[in-house]
Amino acid sequence: VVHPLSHEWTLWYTKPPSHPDEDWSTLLKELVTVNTVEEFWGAYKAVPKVVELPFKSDFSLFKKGIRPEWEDPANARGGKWIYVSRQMRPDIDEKWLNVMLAAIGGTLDCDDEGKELVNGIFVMCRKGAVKIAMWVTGSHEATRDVALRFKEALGLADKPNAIEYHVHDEARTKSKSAITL
Ligand code: M7G
Repeated sequence: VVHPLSHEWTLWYTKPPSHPDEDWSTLLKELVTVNTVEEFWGAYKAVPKVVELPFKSDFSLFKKGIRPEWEDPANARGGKWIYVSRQMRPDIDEKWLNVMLAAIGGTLDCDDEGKELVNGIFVMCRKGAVKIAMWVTGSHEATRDVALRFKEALGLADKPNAIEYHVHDEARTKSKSAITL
């Protein structure tokens, strides 16, 4: 018996740049597309844990057909909700797994009218911080409900100001947005 997912999801890896000017397009690698719960677990077991990742690397899990890039038309006019963990805690793997399960299980997605708002999720390993992000289509107001479910998946439902919203255009120019939830 296999358990189909309501969407196919593609797992991507961003490798750390080997020199500072290395182009993003050479860093981003498509790993595998999963169609069932069983395929998801197979992929999960085959890749390293977050705590084992090198600095400046990412995993991302996106709906099939959407690249984990600002440039993808599906990500235009969108943004991300981001959680930053300043310490490399062992529970980061559990948080990432719970966010992935919420994504593929469809619990993150959908507003009251059933409109899909989540394109994908990222875990980013950086010097001094691990970040988990949810990429959404729409403003922070339009994605408030999915952001609350994202907080719940992270185990942070009761923590004020645990996640922050950034529009992708702002990310490119590195300006700061102060929307927190
Ligand atoms: P980041 O991964 O958003 O996180 O950006 P960080 O700033 O916390 O490290 C790191 C760098 O990766 C950016 O400055 C870009 O050079 C590159 N990069 C990241 N993303 C998600 C994209 C993308 O979607 N498109 C392009 N062209 N570059 C990206």
